[in-house]
Amino acid sequence: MLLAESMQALLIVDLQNDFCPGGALAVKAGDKIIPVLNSYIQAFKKKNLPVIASRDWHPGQTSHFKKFGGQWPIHCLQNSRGGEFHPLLKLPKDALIISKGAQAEDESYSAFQGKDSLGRGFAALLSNLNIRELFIGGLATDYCVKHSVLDARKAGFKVKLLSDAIRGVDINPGDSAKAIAEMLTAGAESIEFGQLPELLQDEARR
Ligand code: VGL
Repeated sequence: MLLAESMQALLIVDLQNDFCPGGALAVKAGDKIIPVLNSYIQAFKKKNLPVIASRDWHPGQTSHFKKFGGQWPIHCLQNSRGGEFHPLLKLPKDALIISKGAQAEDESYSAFQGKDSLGRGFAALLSNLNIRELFIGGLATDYCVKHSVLDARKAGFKVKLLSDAIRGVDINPGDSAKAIAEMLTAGAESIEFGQLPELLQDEARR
């Protein structure tokens, strides 16, 4: 019997206008990782491996926002320009979109708290696609990237952290470095784009 091999997938976290320079909750130089992410996207597409993009997708009134008792300025509103993916990010047409923070009480820093357009949970989707390993990059290192990576490890996924395709908020100096250390302690492996060819599965071997 031929057993289907488990799959690798790329997860791009929250590469949205509001998290990039000029946005409502801009990460310093957040847009600088876009060309690198585009290279990762191309490499995954070439191997026919899934590309997933998560997005913060908030309603106007949510306890996530300062105005309603939370920590953050209003950002990534559903169907707003700030909530759109950055125009330079070349997401493939068949990219899987995961929306999170869509309910008034949702904090949802992690993609694992998100759902696709049909309301299917992220973990269930990964399991349907037989995905066991996630390559994770995006924004922000010390919030949504960190929580997505830690949840992925908790759920038993192998995780490669894309060290050249993440940027942090660093509200307190050193937050990003601390987040990276936490992710590595949890079992994520840090990689750079140059290592990708030796790490990606060949289509013929799946
Ligand atoms: C994020 C702060 C607030 C993130 C989201 O995407 O990392 N950070 N909401």
